[in-house]
This record gives sequence, structure tokens and C-alpha cells, in this order.
Amino acid sequence: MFTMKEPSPDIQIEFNESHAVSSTTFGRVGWTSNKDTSILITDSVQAITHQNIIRKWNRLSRLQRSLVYASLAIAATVLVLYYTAKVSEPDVDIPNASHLVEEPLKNISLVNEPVLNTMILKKPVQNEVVKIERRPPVFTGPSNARQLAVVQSFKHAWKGYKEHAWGHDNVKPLSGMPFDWFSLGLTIVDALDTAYIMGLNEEFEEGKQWIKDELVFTKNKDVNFFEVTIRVLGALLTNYHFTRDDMFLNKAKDLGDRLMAAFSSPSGIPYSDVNLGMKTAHAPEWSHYSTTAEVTTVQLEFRELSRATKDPVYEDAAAAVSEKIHQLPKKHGLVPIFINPGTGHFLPHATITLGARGDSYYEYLLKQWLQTGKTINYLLDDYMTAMEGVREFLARRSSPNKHLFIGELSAGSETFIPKMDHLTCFLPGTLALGHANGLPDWHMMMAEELMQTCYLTYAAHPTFLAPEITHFNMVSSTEDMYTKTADAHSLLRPEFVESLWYLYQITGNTTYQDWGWQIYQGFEKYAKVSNGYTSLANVKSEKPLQRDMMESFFLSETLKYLYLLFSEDRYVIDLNRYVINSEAHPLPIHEN
Ligand code: DMJ
Repeated sequence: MFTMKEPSPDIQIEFNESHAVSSTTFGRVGWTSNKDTSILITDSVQAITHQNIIRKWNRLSRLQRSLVYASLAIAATVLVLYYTAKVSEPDVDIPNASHLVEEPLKNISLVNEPVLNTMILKKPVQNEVVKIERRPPVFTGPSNARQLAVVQSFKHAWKGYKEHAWGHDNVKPLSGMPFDWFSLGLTIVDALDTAYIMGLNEEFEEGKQWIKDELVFTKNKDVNFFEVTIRVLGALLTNYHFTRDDMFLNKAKDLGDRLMAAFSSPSGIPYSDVNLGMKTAHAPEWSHYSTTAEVTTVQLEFRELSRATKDPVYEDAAAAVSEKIHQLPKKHGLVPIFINPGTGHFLPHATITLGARGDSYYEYLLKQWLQTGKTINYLLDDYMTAMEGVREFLARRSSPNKHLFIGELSAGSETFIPKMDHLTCFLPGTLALGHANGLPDWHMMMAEELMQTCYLTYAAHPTFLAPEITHFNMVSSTEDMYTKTADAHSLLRPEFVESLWYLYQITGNTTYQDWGWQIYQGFEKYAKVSNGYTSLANVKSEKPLQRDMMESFFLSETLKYLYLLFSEDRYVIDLNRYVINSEAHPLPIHEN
């Protein structure tokens, strides 16, 4: 004989080998290791139990029966309420915004200035709750006049591209001619998730159909490994994540398998060029070197491909690159902009910059750490060291008004050059993102100050548009910054509005929205043409020459960030749940 206790301690059934006896009025069904015996026991217990219940019920008074009915009704109501609450609960953690604080603008300390809060973490970083996205997001379309205006801009750009360059990489919106770079329908693929986020079903469906029917990776043609990864692979993965349509994942896997050729170098550091059709890769014709930012800005995408396909091969290859670069000597976390895929070493004394060829190395250190649930410590360490290196060696103030800017160290001599690419304006957003995730206060102070400087690079010109490169005076009593004619072009790049969006989501400060609106007016006034929006030759001129090219990142990034920036709901794309790749394609954050 043995006694078996079920979860409820007050109900107990005793068994011996041949029969079972209920020890309570409402005895439960028991079981033994023998299936047949179990059925017999069940039947006999049920028979006894039913008779008992009926007898007991008949003995109850009317009042007692009413009480039983009432109790059952209450219990049923409670159960229904509980179940309803459970179903309507989101299956993700509710964002904890307690770390998103508004802080007044303060000056960040540079070298020779007293250092504020250098190592104070706002929160123990490792204890932050990681938010996991499990359901596809729902986008409800524009909710105000500014967002509506941006949607109209997107529709205008899409229409011009569709009419004159459908299936080609870009439209030349002045001449109405198509342009091909990789022959991958770049504008369709890159822009598709923007259409989805804006709720543009027609545009989304026609783009999706083209991808399904026409997008192939079998052409015998060289493409840039990094550009195709961030624009095409990144976009396919985001669309798969948004829609759960396997077509996108199958295309992403096909592309990923072909791009893997890039890692076939002796060191595992990717070659810059891949022939997708032949599945071969090589260094560019003009150099033995790859670009540091390019080889370190594919990890989010390859990791997500592995997570989505459950095949670790992509993540392993890309993560090994980050690990190798982690081992290399650096200048206080700062990296030269070229690396040799043969030897796996940096080109000694190459330029150090947070602009072209350096920028997204720093961006992906932080974002990879976030993507993997803050579990890979060396990424955070390298990012923190690099930001200290930026503060020590690259951050300076202009004269006479002491605007904070990020300069460069020249190739060879490592002389400081007071010039800042527009590309560097990604940095305020990345710094703010780090601060929102527990990094020191001075990161946020630097973000806010740099954001102002980036704004001034726009406001300084009659077009209210920024040039490709801005030069700063460090000893002057008149002008803090100036634009050389050779650097005065604008490709309608996204970095400034990207950072505005990060700062808006993180601080809630609507000034960032207003700055975005001013810049948007510049695009509308000077870049809008009948077949889309064109790059400009000179932002210093009130009648700037138009360059006849609409970059895919204008739709993928610039318009997407403007649309998100103008939303009253700051969390349309919640930074606790998504990490945004370098081409503005949101990817889910994982637990590790
Ligand atoms: C985009 O393709 C990406 O943002 C890339 O990382 C940098 N350059 C352009 C936009 O300026």
C-alpha cells in the first residue's frame, strides 16, 4: 500500500494493489504504473463519488444550495477575469523607462577640463532587464501632419523610382534614368520596411512581389560585402521579422550563403568584394586592404541570420572577426581605418576617424552588446575604452564659441585634423543609446552637445542642409566652422536625423523634433524634384546644383527616421526591444 498526494493537500486517495478507496467525499482519480489497473480504479472511484455527491446534494437546504450556487458563480467570474487578463497581457516585458531621464544640457569635460562622473554607471549594466520581442510589431500609420508629410515624401520618391527605374538599384531623378551598382533592386529592398512602418500597404505589396519574383543572387557580378549585408541582408531579415513571411528568410539565407565567401581569407577578416554568382571573394582592385568599419559592420545581420535559421555558421564567422579585432593593439580603443585580410592586422598609422571607414566599428560594438542581451563583456569594454579614447584624442572645442566636435588623427603622423564628416553625426545617437543602457552620464552630455554641433552644420547654410564635411576653427575670433567647396555636397544622408530620433526617444525632448522638421523643409525645398529627391552639389548656395541621384538610404534611413521622430509615440520602434542596424533596419534583441 502507498499514499499518493495530489497538488491539493486536503484531498488524498489511498490505493492497494487491487482496488482504491476514496478517503474524501470528493475523491479524485488516481493512477498507478499499470495503465489497465488505473482505468479500473478510475471507474470504481467515479461511481462511488457520483452517488455520494447526489446524496449529499439532496440533503442540503435551499439556503445551502443557494450558497453553493453563489460560490460557483463567483469562482467562475474570477476565473473568467483572470483568463481575460492573461490573454490581453503582452508577452514581452513592459519597457522600464526609469532609466530614461531628462537632463539639462551641460558641457562635457574634455582633456585639461575637470572630468565629470567618468565611471559612474547609472545602473548596474549587467542587471538591466532584456526585453525580448516575440510578436511581430503592429504599425498604425501616420498620426499627425508632420508624419503625413513624410509619408507623402516617401510616396513621391517611390513613385519616381517605380516609373523610371523599377528593378534597378537607383533612380536618377533629374534625368529619369535608372542606375545600377549591384543590380539588386537596391531601392526596393532597402526601402521596403520603411513602407511597412508607414503603413503603405500598396507600396509594400508591390515591393514584396518584386523581391519574391525577381530578386536573385546568381549574377556573375562583384558586390561590396558590407553594403549588401547592411542594405539587402539587413532589410530581408527585418521584413521577415515584421511579417513572418518565410519568403524573406529564404532569400536572406540564399544571400547569406553567398556572402559567406567573404570570410575565406587567410585571417578570416572579410574581403571587401564578393561575387555572389560565383561565391568567390577578393580584395578591391586598388588595395590589399579591407575597410575596418566594413568588416565590423556585418555582425548584427549575420547573427540575426543564424538566430532566424538556427544555423550558427553565419554568426560564428562574423563574431570571429570582432573577436580578432578585439585582440589587436589599438590607440586607446581607437582603430586605424584599414585592415589586411591576409595578415589580419591593421594598416599601421592609417587615419583614425569616426567618419568614413571608421564610424560603424564603434556603433556595432555597442549594438552587438545590446543585441546579445548584454552578455558579451569584451564588446562593452572595447566600446567604453573607445569612447574614452574619443574624448581624449578626438573631441575638441571650436573657437570662439566652444562648440564640441569630433576631429580625426591623420594618416602617418597622427596629427589632429579639425574636420568632421556628416557621417560622424551618428555618434550622438549611439552615445545616448549607451547611456540609456547604463553607461556613464558624460556619454549623454557628449551626445547632447554633439547633437547641437551637428544641428549647427545644417543651420549654418542658406539651404538649411549640411555638407559632407565640416571644418572647425580652433583659434579664431570670428567663425567656428566653415565648408570647403569640395566638401559642400549633400547626399541627403541620415546620420543627423538618426541621432535626433535616438535623443527624442530617450529624452522626450521635442526640440529634437523641431530640428528635424527644419531639416525636412530643406529637403523639400532644395532636393525635391519631379521624380524623387536628388543629392545636391553645394549646400552653401541658395540655388544648389542638383546631382541627379537618389540614394537608397534616403528612403531606408532618412525618411524612416524622420517619420519615427515625428511620432507622438516615442516607442514605435522600442529601443529596449530592437537594435537598429547601420542602414536603419530594426532587428530583435536576444537574451544572449
Ligand atoms: C548608409 O549606407 C549607412 O548608414 C552606412 O553605415 C553609412 N553610410 C550610409 C548613409 O550615410
